[in-house]
Amino acid sequence: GKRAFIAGVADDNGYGWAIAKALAAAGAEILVGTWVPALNIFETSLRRGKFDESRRLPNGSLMEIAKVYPLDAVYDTLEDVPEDVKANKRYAGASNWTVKEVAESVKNDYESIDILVHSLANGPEINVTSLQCDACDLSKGTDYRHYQLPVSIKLLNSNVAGGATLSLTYIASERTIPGYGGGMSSAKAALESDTRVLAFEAGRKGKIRVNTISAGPLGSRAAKAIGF
Ligand code: ZID
Repeated sequence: GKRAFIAGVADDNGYGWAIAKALAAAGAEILVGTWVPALNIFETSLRRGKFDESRRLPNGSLMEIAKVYPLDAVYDTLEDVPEDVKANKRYAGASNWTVKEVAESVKNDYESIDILVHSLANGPEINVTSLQCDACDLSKGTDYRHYQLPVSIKLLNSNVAGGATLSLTYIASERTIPGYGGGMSSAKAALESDTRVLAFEAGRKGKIRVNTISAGPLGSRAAKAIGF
């Protein structure tokens, strides 16, 4: 069977969870990357059976998650992590959660993966409308853009050969969608551009497919955080 790593699963409401289920139903082994501050509650909820209902697959069995990796895709390596984040109780309790370290951990644990899904969205701190953003703080948009794709590339380099990667995009990349500002529309434009270039490069180098899906609306945590 195939092995899939899905980055961006911290509850059972988002695309990451739904994609994990679809892959599990198709027989894949499931690994997930969970945002560090959300790790505890996600693992506790899993353990206590809070997701059992939504873990159910079409054949009646429950989706198994082989391993949950803490991940903060903002940081490539430990050297990139500011002291206050390192010292933060929620981060200090976990280890090896930068992009490079997660890629290494996955490689150590499983040698390789076949499918990489990038289902990361805005953290709770990014909650700006275009208007607010024009008036003040474009840097938040820049932060957002920063972690749209690097995680994919790193995990891909070290782990996938002849595999497939998938991310989620939105039509606001090419048309103005009121409220989808703060760097989010530009992040999606960059994601789509990177997808095209990576599809070419990775396809030639390793027969790796690189795709992004323009998703329909889903009442996820991220969508609610930006008022969608
Ligand atoms: P989600 O909150 O379930 O997933 C995002 C995950 O990212 C969460 O688990 C976070 O904990 C995690 N995360 C945040 N920051 C970090 C970090 N630094 N490191 C690691 N993990 C982190 O939301 P989702 O399922 O909506 O988002 C998944 C992807 O789908 C994102 O790329 C979205 O942009 C994309 N997407 C979602 C929607 C939607 O409706 N939910 C749409 C299009 C694309 C969309 O907005 N009409 C109107 C709106 C839309 C479509 C059509």
